Amino acid sequence: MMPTITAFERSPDGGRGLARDMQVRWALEEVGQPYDVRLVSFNAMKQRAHLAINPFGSIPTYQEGDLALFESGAIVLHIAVRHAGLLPDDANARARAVAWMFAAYSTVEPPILERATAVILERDAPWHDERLPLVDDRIRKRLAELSRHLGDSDWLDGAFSAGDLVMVGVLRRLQRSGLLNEFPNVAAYVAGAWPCRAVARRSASASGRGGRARTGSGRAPPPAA
Ligand code: GTB
Repeated sequence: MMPTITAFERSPDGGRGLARDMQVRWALEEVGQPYDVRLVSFNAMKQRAHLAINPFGSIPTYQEGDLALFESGAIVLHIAVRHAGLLPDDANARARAVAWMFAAYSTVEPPILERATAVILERDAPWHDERLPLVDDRIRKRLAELSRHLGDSDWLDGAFSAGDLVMVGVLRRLQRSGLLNEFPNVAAYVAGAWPCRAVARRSASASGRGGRARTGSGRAPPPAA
């Protein structure tokens, strides 16, 4: 059965693909699973029908037959468990790939989210100019740790996995901050993974020159980075 995911009807990022439906779209593209996208308004997300799927009234959600899921990490993991291509076969390597998914969302992302809040919602606060450098330093600490771990490797742990997919999804939010470029190997890691590898691969084989591809449903192409 073809899954249906939800995404913003009008994304505040103006089409840069920074909302978390992108991790889910990317996972589906990587494994070659066609899907439908249902676009929802901010108002619709708070209505009973959507809250029945996601009690927190947000996107993304994932519906497939009797299964309704929320939380992008859980959805990506579900896709990765069901399909080949996003988790290694070796049990230990598989466990480590899942650890990287958790690391992305619970260790690396928190200061990145703080920065987004500071820049978008707290720009006029009297303490904004003092706070931003403190938040940036917390991000730099995580990027330095990631940089040390990555070294010259293409991916976090051997082959590309769901751990890389979620990590790159998290790091992409820093692309306009200038912080990523302070860590060239981390910037190269993100650039090597995005635009979505599967879409790039498919475009390259279709046109020979890497033109734009459409998503599984053909309804909502992945926004440009
Ligand atoms: N932990 C949940 C998950 O991973 O699925 C978090 C879900 C979440 O925060 N969803 C956001 C949402 O629906 C969209 S992704 N917000 C609306 C609401 O709660 O009412 C976060 C996001 C939003 C906007 C941008 N942007 O404009 O750049 C980037 C990321």
